[in-house]
Amino acid sequence: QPKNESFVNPSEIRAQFSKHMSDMYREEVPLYGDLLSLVEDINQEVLEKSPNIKAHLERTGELKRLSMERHGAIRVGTPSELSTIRRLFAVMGMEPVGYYDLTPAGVPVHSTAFRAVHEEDLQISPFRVFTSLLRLELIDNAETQKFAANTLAKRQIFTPRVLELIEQCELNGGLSQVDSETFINEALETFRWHKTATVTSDEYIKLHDQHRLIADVVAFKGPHINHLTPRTLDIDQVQTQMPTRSITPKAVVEGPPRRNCPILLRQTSFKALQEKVAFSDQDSEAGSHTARFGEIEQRGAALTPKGRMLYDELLNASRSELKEFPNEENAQRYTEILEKHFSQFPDNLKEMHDQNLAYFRYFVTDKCYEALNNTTFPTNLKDLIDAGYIEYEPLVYEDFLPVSAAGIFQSNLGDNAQTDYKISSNQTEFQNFLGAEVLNELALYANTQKRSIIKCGQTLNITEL
Ligand code: OOG
Ligand code: NI
Repeated sequence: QPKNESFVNPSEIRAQFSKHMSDMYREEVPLYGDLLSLVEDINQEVLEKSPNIKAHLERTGELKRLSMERHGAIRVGTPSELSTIRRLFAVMGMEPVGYYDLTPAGVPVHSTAFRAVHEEDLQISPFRVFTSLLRLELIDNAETQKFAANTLAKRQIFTPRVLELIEQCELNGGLSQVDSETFINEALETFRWHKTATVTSDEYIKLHDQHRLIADVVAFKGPHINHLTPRTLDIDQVQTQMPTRSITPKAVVEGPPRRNCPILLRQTSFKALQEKVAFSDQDSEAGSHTARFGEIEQRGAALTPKGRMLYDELLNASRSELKEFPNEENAQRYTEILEKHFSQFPDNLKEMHDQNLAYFRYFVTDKCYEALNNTTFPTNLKDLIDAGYIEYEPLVYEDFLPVSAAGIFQSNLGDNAQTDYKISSNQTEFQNFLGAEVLNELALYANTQKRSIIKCGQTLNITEL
C-alpha cells in the first residue's frame, strides 16, 4: 500500500499501463485487434448460453476482470536490463513470481513472470509479463557471442525520465497522479516496436543462424512486447473460429485437455508475422523479421503440489505416448491421448477439493449469515462445509507452465530451432541478475486460501478454523 495518500495505488498504475500497452499493440499488430474482438464475441456467447458459468464468475469477481485481463511477454538481453525491468515493474506493484527454465525445450533463455501477488490487487488488474533473459553463454560460436554481448552493451532500453521516476518512486514510496501518467508513457517506450534494427543485414543473418530468438533480442533497440494474450472462456471455440477471421492458429492448444472444471492454463496462439525492417546498412525497410504474434489463454484452478504432480505426470505420459512434438498432422491423435490420460484427474470440484488437488477460496454462505445469531455452529471447516455454512471456489491459476511456454516459443521460432543445450537450470544466477529472489507461486496461493479461511473464522467468531 502507498505510504502517502497523494500517491496513486500501484495497482491503478498497472491497470492503466496494461490498457495503454494493449492500445499500442493493437495499433502495431492489427491482427491482435481482430483476435481481441473474436475473444470478446465468444466470451459474450458463453455468458449468454451458460448462466452457471456467469454466476460463478460473478461470485469470484472474475467477470469484472475478464475484459481487462491479459498477459504479455518480453525478452531482455543483459543482467542489468533484467534488474532495471524488475524495478520498473515494481512501480506498478508487480513482483517476480516463479522460475522457468526453457533450455530443455531448446530455447536459450530462463524466465520469470512479473505480476501482482495479493488477491485484492489481482482483482484490480491481473496484468502479467512473462520476462525472459537471453543466455549468451549458450551461444557456441565465440565470435557471435562476443558480437552479441558488445551490441547489447551499447543499447539503453529505458528513457532517462523513466529511470528518474523509478528512483523517485523507490525513494518516496510512490508516485503522484501526474508522475504516474508520465511514468506510464515513458515506460511504454521500452516495449515499443522499432522498424530500424541496430545491426547490418549480414550481422542479423549471423545472429539468426545461431537462433532466431538471439536475433530477436540482439538486433533491436529494445525488448519489444512480442505478444499480448486476452483471456477467453472457451479456447476451443476461439481456436476453431480463428480461420473464419483470417487468423492462422498454431497446431494444438497447450496445457490440459478440455474439462468441466478447467485447471491451470490452456493456451494457443497465431503464428508470428513477417514484418518489414530496415537494417543499419539499409535506408529503407528492405529486410524482414518474424517475432510478434497474438495468443489466447483460458485459465482454470490453481493446483496444489499434489495436483501439480498429477498434472505433470499425465502430461508427460501423453507426450511420451505421442512420441513426437505435437504438430498439424498428429493434433487430433494428441487430443485423444491427452483426454485418455487426463481421465485420471478428477473433474468435479468436490473431488478436487477433498483430494487436496487444488487451492480454494472459502466463503460464508447466505444460509450461514441468516443463522448467525441463533445457531451453534460446528467448529471445523469440514463440518461447516457439509452443513452448508461455508462454500468454496477454486483459485484462478495466475502463472505459466514451462512445457506450454516452450510450445508457444517453438511455434513462433520455426521448426529448425531445436537445440540440445548442455547447460540447464540456474535459478541462483537468474536471481543474482534480477537482484531479488523469485516468489514461490504455491506459497502465494496457499496464503490466499489461508486468508479466506481466517475471514470465515472471523465472521463465525471461531479463532482457529
Ligand atoms: C514467451 C512465451 C511464453 C506463455 O504464455 O507461456 C508465454 C515468449 O515467446 O517470449 O508467453
Ligand atoms: Ni504468452
